[in-house]
This record gives sequence, C-alpha cells and structure tokens, in this order.
Amino acid sequence: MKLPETSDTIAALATPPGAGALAIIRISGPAAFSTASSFLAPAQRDPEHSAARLLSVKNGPALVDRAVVVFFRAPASYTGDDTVEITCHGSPYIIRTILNLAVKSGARPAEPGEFTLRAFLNGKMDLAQAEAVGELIAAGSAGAHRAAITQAEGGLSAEVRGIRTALAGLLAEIEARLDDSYEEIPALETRAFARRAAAARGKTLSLAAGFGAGRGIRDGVKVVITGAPNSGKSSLLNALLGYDRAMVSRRAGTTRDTLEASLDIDGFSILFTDTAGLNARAASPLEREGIKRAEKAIALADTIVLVKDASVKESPGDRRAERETARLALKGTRLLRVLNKADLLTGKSRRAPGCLLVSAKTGDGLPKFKAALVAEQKKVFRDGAQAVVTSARHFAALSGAAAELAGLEAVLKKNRPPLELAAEHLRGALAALASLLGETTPEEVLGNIFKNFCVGK
Ligand SMILES: Nc1nc2c(ncn2[C@@H]2O[C@H](COP(=O)(O)OP(=O)(O)OP(=O)(O)O)[C@@H](O)[C@H]2O)c(=O)[nH]1
Ligand SMILES: [Mg+2]
Repeated sequence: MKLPETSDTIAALATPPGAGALAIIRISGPAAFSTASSFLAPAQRDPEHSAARLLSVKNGPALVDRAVVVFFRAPASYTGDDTVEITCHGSPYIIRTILNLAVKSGARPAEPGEFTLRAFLNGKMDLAQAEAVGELIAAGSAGAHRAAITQAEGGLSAEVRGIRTALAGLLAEIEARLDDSYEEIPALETRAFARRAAAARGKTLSLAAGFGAGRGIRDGVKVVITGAPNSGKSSLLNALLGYDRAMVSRRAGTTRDTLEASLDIDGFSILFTDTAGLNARAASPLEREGIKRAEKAIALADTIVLVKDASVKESPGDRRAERETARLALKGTRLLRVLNKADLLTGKSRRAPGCLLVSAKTGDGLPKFKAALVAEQKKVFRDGAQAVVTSARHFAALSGAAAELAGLEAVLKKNRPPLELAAEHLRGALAALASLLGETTPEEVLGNIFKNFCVGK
C-alpha cells in the first residue's frame, strides 16, 4: 500500500459520524489556515496560536453555524503541520457542509489515520507511540488502557532506546578495533563484552516475553471452557458472569453450539467460550458438530479451563478431555484445571493437586479462580514493567533483535572471535529495534498500520 501524499491539506470529522451535541472537524496541512479562513467570519488572517475563538461558519452569505475554532501553528500541533480544529454543532448536515466547504477551498478528505501518520512523519512521535494512539482509542478495559497510554507516552520506546544505546556502544567498540589497522587500541575484553551483550539480550527477551500476556491485555484473554459432558462447564460460566447466560441441565450434552460471553475481571477483559462436552460417544450429529466447534475453539484459546466433576471418580470422559486438550491446544496455551461441584464432596473427597476446587452452585472458590484467570496479565504490570508489548509487530522486532544477540554471543564464545561477524550481528539487532521505532520501516508496513485507524485520527 502506498502512503498518501503528505504535502497537501487534509480535512476530516474527528468525532464519530451521526448526530451529537458537538462535532469536531480537523483540517491540517500547509494551507489549513487559509482553507478554514475561506469560510470563517470574521476572517482570520493571522490567527493566534492555540486560542479558542467563537466564529461564524459561512456558506457564501448564509450562516451555517457558530463554532469554536482553534488554530495550531506548525510545529506545535498534533500533526506538526498547521492545523485547525472546528467544534461545531453535531448535525450531520452541518458537518457535511463544513467538510464540503473545506474541500471546495482546496483540502482533500483525509485517509484513515492520516493525521497520526503525519505526526509520525513529522517526528512528533515514533512509530510505537503512533500505534499506541490507535490502541488508546480502541482500549476497552483498564488494562488495555494502561498498556496503551504507557506506550503512547513513550514507555516502550524508552525501553527500546535504552537497549539500543547499549548495543550502539558495543558496536562502536568493535568498529574502533576494525578500523585500527595499527593495533593501537587494546584487544577486546571478550568476557566483559559478552556479559554486556547478554544483559542487553536479557532485557530484549524480557520485553518480548510480556507479549503473551500483553496480547490478552489489549484484545481480551480468550478463555475456553472444556471438559467431559455434565462436569458443570455452563454452570461455571453462569456463576462467573453472575447471570444465566448458558442453559444448564442434568442431562449430558446440553451445550451444543459454542457460546461466548465477556467479563471484566480486575480491569482485564476476558472473553469466555462455553463449549459442548467432549463426549466420545456423541450420539447425534448435532452433538458431534458441537464437539467439532469445541475443538476449533480450543485451538484458538489463550487459556483453557478444563472442568471435571469433583463429586465422582475421574471418568474416562475426564481422561479423554485431558487427551483432547493436549492434542488440540497450541503451544504456549495456558491450562487451568478446575474441579467443580465442590459442594458435593464428602469425606472421601477427590484429591487433585494443581486443580482449583470450586462450586458453581455455591460460588466457593470462584474468587480464586477469577484471580487465576488474570494472573499472567496482572504479573506483567506488577513486575514494574514500564511497557507491555501488545503488538505482534513489536514482538517480532524484539525477537529478531534477541536472535541476533544470541548469534553475537555464540561468535564471542569462539577462540579469537571474528569481529566482523560480531559487528554484523549487532547491526542486525540495531536494525530490528529501529524498525520497532519506525526509523527504517518500509512504506508498505506503515500503510498497513495506519489503514486500521479511524478517519480523523
Ligand atoms: N451440586 C452441584 N451441581 C452442579 C454444579 N455445577 C453444575 N452442577 C449441575 O451439574 C449438571 C450439569 O451442569 P451443566 O452446567 O449443564 O454442565 P455442562 O458441563 O455444561 O454440561 P454439557 O453442556 O452437557 O456438556 C446440572 O444439573 C447442574 O445443576 C455445582 O457446582 N454443584
Ligand atoms: Mg454446557
């Protein structure tokens, strides 16, 4: 995808479409002031920077609206170019008229994310920060918001820059020796050098490791509830939600289709999927189809909750569910084993180390279970991380850098390490980090990032 032209003037509605009390229209680019002035009265020849003015919007002689207008002079604006923000009444007719007036006097309708793209290209923010703007708007939970605002404020970028500074220092030391044909500089202290490289790799890996939980923080943690028929999966979902979302019955094979429901637990968004019990002897085609859907859901889960009935001995169904889960789950999927129906336990209670004991009926054990569902997400924040990696692009860049650094460490272990090769690995790691910050990112990738933004941002 080609990036849009950046030297012209763009206009767009920044607030959601439809009627509202107020709407904000943004115009940005070299001709933003003259474009806006062409339909504002009194005329604003030399508008004051960042001051709000109540002005008339005129379509020829006709009054369209009275609007609050703020002029931001480059570079002190969101985009870095001259920008005008018009707060008008939120009538679709007024909005359309103002946008038409702007286009008539030379602006063009903005593409999605184009204001933020310009902010990035003008150096107002790096790419990780620009991406965080989109995430901030989309954030639907306290956790997603916290990750996004930290990244927008430059938290992730600062960590990455810290690693980069360390690597640039290492590279300078090697390059000095490569250039030193008279061998005036003492030989490289390989051990100390390798220790510093290892420290940088450690930091890179620990940032990347946050991605497992970070993706769940941003998009919601996908939790799939599975287990043998009748173990109480649907009852457990209902108990967690606090209302009767799923049908429950004494008969095995009640749930057929997968059923989704979301819940906010401690500021993290959890997307539950209740599924048909994994029944080896599924009698009807409907139940078999349900199991197929359950299997699909399991393969997409971040966390699998495997429910067993605590009131009976472990059944072949339980064992089958264990096997199927192990077979279907992707590597890295978290497995939480839950023993349900704790209220029915008698003296000879079923022992199951590593299982959470709960009762969907009485609610016993549910607080602990809920805490376990968000434990990984909570840990990321608790570890004092300044930044959480929530984007696959950032994860890939960090993993790439870490791989180069692993290569560097292998080179340094050699007897008389070849410095050219060490420098190559360092350059590779630096390039990966630069791509995260958007310094070397190809247009194609930029285009893909910004096209997912809303128009007007
Ligand atoms: N005493 C007790 N009964 C429970 C508990 N949880 C579920 N049940 C009962 O167990 C039976 C099965 O519950 P469901 O929630 O339908 O079980 P399920 O695993 O969704 O079953 P399928 O959808 O058929 O696979 C119902 O009669 C529930 O009332 C519990 O914690 N305690
Ligand atoms: Mg069910």
